[in-house]
Amino acid sequence: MKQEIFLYLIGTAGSGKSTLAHTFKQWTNVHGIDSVVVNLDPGAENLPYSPDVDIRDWISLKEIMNDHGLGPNGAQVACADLIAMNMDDVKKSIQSFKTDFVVLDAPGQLELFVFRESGRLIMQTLQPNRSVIGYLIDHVLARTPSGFITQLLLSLTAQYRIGIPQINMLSKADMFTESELDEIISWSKDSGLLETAVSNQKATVYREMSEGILRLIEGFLHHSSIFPVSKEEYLGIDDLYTNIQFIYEGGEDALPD
Ligand SMILES: Nc1nc2c(ncn2[C@@H]2O[C@H](COP(=O)(O)OP(=O)(O)O)[C@@H](O)[C@H]2O)c(=O)[nH]1
Ligand SMILES: [Mg+2]
Repeated sequence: MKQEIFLYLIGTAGSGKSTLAHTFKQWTNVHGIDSVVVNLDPGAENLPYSPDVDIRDWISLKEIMNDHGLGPNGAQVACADLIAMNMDDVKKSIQSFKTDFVVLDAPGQLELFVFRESGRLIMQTLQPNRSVIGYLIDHVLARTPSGFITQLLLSLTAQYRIGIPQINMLSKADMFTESELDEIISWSKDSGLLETAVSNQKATVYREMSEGILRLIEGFLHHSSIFPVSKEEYLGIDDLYTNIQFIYEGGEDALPD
């Protein structure tokens, strides 16, 4: 049997992780590929899918808040460590499905997963060798050249911290006009175009900073070409799948004939 691939969806709160988890699962169903979705957010309410494995079966944010007199943010931090401690059981539950793809919907707060040791621990316990990060760039934050640069920085920071293959996506692509989308994607492919877009902005200290940051990171950008995804019409889901296959199967397509 093939070993499953673990896809961790991360991004700022509201960037569309849970929705993409649902869309990816639907897409795999349509294409005859087996997948399961794991909810890793103990505080999740109203998920757009029904999780196959759910961290809330082990940990409840509300309970941690009540038991320890913590607010939601403090409780999320406490939960991050508890999640890591429960990973052996979560792993057993995932393995019982004998599936091809495991999509993990990471907790709402990006920093919990990226900056605390628990994120790395979770990945180490579940599957250290066949894991990939799906990083979602929020459409709202990508609209201006400087905003886009901040998103690139955040995505590079995640990659630097976590140290596993990463696929970068522009989320909620249906919210852009075609020309807006073309422009943003062109920035990701050609840093010269992004540089021009930045230099066309009003001259401020912020613009100078954007130019400086861009010079600093442009050497890394060719590793991170970005493609659009959306819950509408499965936009970009085939690209996501192809990128994952490229990383772990050398591009060989696992779609059934
Ligand atoms: N138009 C549009 N809205 C989306 C898309 N993906 C997510 N959303 C909306 O964005 C909001 C946040 O999405 P969610 O998946 O909960 O984000 P999460 O916090 O990263 O898990 C919800 O209202 C979603 O319906 C998309 O592809 N297109
Ligand atoms: Mg979510």
